[in-house]
Amino acid sequence: MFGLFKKFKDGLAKTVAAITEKTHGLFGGRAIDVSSLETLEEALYTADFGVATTEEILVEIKDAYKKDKELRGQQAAAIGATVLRRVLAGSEGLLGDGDGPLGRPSDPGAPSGHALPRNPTVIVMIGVNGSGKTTTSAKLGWLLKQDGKSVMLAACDTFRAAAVEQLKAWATRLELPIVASHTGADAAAVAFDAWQAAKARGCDYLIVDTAGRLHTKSNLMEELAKIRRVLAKNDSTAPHHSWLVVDGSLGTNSIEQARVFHKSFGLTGLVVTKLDGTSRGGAIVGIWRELKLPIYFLGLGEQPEDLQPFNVENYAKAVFGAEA
Ligand SMILES: Nc1nc2c(ncn2[C@@H]2O[C@H](COP(=O)(O)OP(=O)(O)O)[C@@H](O)[C@H]2O)c(=O)[nH]1
Ligand SMILES: [Mg+2]
Repeated sequence: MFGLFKKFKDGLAKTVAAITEKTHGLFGGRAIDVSSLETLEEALYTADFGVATTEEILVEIKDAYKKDKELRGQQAAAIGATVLRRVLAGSEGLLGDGDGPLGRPSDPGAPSGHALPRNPTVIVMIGVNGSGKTTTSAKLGWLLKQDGKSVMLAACDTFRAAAVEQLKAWATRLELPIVASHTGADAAAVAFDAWQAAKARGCDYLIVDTAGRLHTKSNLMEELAKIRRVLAKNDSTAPHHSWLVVDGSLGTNSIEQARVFHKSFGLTGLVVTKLDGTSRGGAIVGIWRELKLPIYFLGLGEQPEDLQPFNVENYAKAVFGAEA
């Protein structure tokens, strides 16, 4: 859907460019030699694929090169893509019941007109300031709406003055319903009201934006715990998803951040943003290897349609220079 592969390719263009520039267009098709293997290794490190994955890719390409001295760059790229597919197996987070990237309609089994009102699926966005929580909340709301789902936004970052206005502006632009209060309001109370509103409207999803918090800010940590308790009071199974929104341009540094949040909150998945602005897009692989937390979405730009369901095949193909 939405021309996925092209989105990945465009969004990861800086990462791809960093690799192709360093390897002087190796994947364009010329023959492999010892020096091109060295530059490839360097390029993969630069793109933040990490030691383990870079070594795995190099070992397999070298093996193939030993067997076939005529090995071409394109074949080496195909080997790299195969390693990525293998390493990233199981890393795709699937929202919904798994039928397509965003799942099925909310109540497929119920006879029409007799469907019991369901509780909304609740997604809480967590992360440090500036990681992309607010924009991701809005973009995800839009994506789900395109997929035929009904969505409610909850502006639970009541900590910073501009935060509520920012999400409200997105909600207006994307025509999404929102529950918001004033700066300084009790974030958990907003979450409670938003859940009630989502339930009353029969919304499929409630997306909860929260304040940026560092693990050292214990009051903010406590606030998030309170948001969760309040949601669970409405529906003991909520929140269904607690995602860390992490800035992909931090590269492997994001792993440590994710570890700290995971320890405090028990994350259920990740959204990796700003991959369009970095040449370090290989970091996703290290994040998955280290944390084994499913990656639900990638932020590949600032427009609503730039939030894309994570897809291993498209990622592997984009990174290793596939043409289509
Ligand atoms: N290029 C790019 N910018 C992004 C992406 N996601 C978020 N941003 C920008 O990052 C900045 C911080 O985002 P915001 O959602 O306010 O972060 P928050 O503090 O976690 O809520 C904003 O200027 C966003 O437009 C992305 O995927 N790509
Ligand atoms: Mg925000």
